[in-house]
Amino acid sequence: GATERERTLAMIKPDGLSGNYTEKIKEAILESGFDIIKETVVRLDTERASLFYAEHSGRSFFNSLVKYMTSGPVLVMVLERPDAISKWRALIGPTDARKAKTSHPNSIRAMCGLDSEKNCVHGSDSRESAAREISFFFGDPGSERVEHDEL
Ligand code: DGI
Repeated sequence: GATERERTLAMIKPDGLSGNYTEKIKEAILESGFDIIKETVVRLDTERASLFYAEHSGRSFFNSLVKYMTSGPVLVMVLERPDAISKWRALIGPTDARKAKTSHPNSIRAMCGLDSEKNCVHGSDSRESAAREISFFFGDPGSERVEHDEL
């Protein structure tokens, strides 16, 4: 039902971390009723970034996207609340941060994004991608290793 808690993967991309937006983004997350269940800072290499965005491998912007995603560390988090996937997508705003600034001025991408590539944050877009992306960074939820990452 509507009160069932759900988990999603959130990421602060390299420009968000280097631009010191982390605290503001975390404030917005907590004010919006999410719990931060897990978090870790990682540096993606070309192979890992390409794997994360594999569904875009045929796109003209793919190489540029991978270069951006490997340009510095990222902060990945597992967020939890009822309807977490769509609520987090709504909070970050549209993919193109320029559009976010005009049509969704209170969104996170309006606050810290630049354009349709350097858009500061990521959010899973479905239950399937949330499950895939959470295990991509945190491993099998049943595994012992994950226990050590629990906050
Ligand atoms: O789920 P989103 O991040 O909102 O958007 P998406 O899944 O369509 O695209 C994934 C990422 O790929 C997006 O965050 C930034 C990049 N991207 C998407 N569309 C474009 C793009 N990069 C460029 N340069 N141009 C695009 O049109």
